[in-house]
Amino acid sequence: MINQFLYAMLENRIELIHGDITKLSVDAIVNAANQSLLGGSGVDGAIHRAAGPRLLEECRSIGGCPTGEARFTRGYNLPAKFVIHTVGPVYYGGKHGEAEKLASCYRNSLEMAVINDCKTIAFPNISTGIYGYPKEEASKIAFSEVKRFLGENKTIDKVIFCCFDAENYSLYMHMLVSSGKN
Ligand code: AR6
Repeated sequence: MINQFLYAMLENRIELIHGDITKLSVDAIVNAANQSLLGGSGVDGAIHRAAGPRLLEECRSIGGCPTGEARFTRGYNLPAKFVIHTVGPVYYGGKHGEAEKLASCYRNSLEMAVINDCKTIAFPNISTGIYGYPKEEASKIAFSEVKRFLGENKTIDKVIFCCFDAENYSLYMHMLVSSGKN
């Protein structure tokens, strides 16, 4: 982990980390997957590499996942107990329901965490790599969905935004700091 920042609002239940999500010892990490759930590059590739081949086996048995929804598996060789696989939207300019689909990735992943009794959950910046979602817009959607969910649901102890790239980390940092001032 390179940097860490605790958001003082919502009882310190939001944390920002600059680092690799596959290294986090949390109940569940979220994977930015594709509809096949059979692996890929980016964070998806990193998660499958670190979890080992049994993750792919379990994913194969699920049979895919539509955009905006989420599926649950074990974490195998990962330090995280479970993986929540969600499929973010490919960004086609913003007029194709991308924002709503990205928001539902966060909502459905959090619902999945609650159903499976996960108290700590880490998100990557879904869709902001290969799927091309503009990082600042995506960060606002992620933050507002997580904030709303934590406000309504008290069973989750901590949500970590795990930013791999410095640009996302800096965007989230500014967003959290300025939101804390309001
Ligand atoms: N830990 C945390 N975040 C990471 C890591 C990591 N180890 N590696 C990359 N990121 P992407 P997408 C960040 O491309 O845009 C796959 O092939 C990265 O900096 O992984 O949703 C899937 O199979 C970026 O900000 O996912 C799909 O086909 C963020 O993760 C497609 O890519 C998301 O980038 C999904 O594209």
